Amino acid sequence: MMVIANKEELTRLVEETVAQVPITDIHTHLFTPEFGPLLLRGIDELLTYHYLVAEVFRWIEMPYEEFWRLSKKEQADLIWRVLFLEHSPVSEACRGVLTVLKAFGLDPGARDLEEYRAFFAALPVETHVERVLQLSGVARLVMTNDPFAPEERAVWLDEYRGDPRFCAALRLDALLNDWEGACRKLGEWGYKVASALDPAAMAEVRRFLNDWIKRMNPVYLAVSLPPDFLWPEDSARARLIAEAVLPLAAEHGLPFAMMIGVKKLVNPGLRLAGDSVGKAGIETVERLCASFPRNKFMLTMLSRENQHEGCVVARKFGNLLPFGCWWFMNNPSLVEETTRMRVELLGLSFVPQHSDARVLDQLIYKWAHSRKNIARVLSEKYADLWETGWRPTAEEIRRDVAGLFGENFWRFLGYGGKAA
Ligand code: HDL
Ligand code: ZN
Repeated sequence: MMVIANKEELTRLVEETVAQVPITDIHTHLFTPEFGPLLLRGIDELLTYHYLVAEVFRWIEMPYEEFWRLSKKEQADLIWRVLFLEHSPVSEACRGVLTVLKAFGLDPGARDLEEYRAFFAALPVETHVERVLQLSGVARLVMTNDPFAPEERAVWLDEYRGDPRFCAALRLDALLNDWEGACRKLGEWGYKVASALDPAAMAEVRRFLNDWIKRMNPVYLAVSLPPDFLWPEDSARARLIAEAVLPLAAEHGLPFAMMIGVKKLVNPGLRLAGDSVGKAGIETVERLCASFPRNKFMLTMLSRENQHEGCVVARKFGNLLPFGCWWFMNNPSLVEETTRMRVELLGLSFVPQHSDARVLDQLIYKWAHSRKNIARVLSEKYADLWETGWRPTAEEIRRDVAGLFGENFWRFLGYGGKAA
């Protein structure tokens, strides 16, 4: 058992352990190369990430449709000029692009966009995937898989082979947040559903879910939800959750991941960059966890104001796993604040982060930045322990860190801490 000699050694060990721990990234928008163009990668995709689209429109007065008519390269050139050259790239999303370039051994100080383009253009996709997984330290990741997305659906229906490092998550926004649209689609696919959701139609929704659980073998079911999400409620969404999603999730032992607080398209002209945030009512989470004790729930909330309530509700329900600093929460100041709050209220029984990466290369920066922020909080908390006379061992720190960055998730899924 390795005894740690002093607080300085303790801090060094925590930082080293966090820097090296293999990660399970439990929420991304990445795909295996089998999904073709759905897997976004390279410098132009990094520069046109919707976070940077929102930020560039704070400086330019171009009509939205004129921007969208530009080619991907032209959009990237514009964003590079405005957000990197005309203004220092200090935002988290801008800094992330530079972290990626540096990790690949390129020189951000050269500011040579054409050189960066040539580098990425020379990377075959399989090589690119291996390099990014190796540089980011991500061992396994979870995709976001939508059976209602035509281009994705086609791949699943065409003998998808998969990659064991890329797990599936069955995403249900189209079913739960647009039942009328989903009802039409399900009807086209041969499910005998009706808008009124009578018992026969609800049974067909369960058959649809079963079909896709068997096809995708997801590690969890997920949905993003608005701030005014309510359950119970006299709505198709509330009935679908209670009578189809949760029974199937319980039957298959799958968590239901609720991502709450997104206000879709408050500025439609920005398209994917047009969503905003609102504070949700934690009572709905309390009622669901209490009403469905056999179900497992995962929870991430988009509003900073919901984070404390999210920790407290997790103290009330062991079948709830809080995870990640989602989207507008994924900034160093809020990652540290949220992780500190979670450690103080939950100990180590949570998942501190996911990347939400949309572009393959983002795994590198999102995890490099988060590892530093989370290590800073853990070092502080272990140092507080040290002050009491408690002496954590190196093995205990490795155990704790492995839990936070993956094993807590796999244990919650019922795999006993090790990945499936
Ligand atoms: O709903 C989600 O999963 C969100 O993460 C959205 O995809 C959002 O556009 C996003 O990429 N956030 O980081
Ligand atoms: Zn996401």
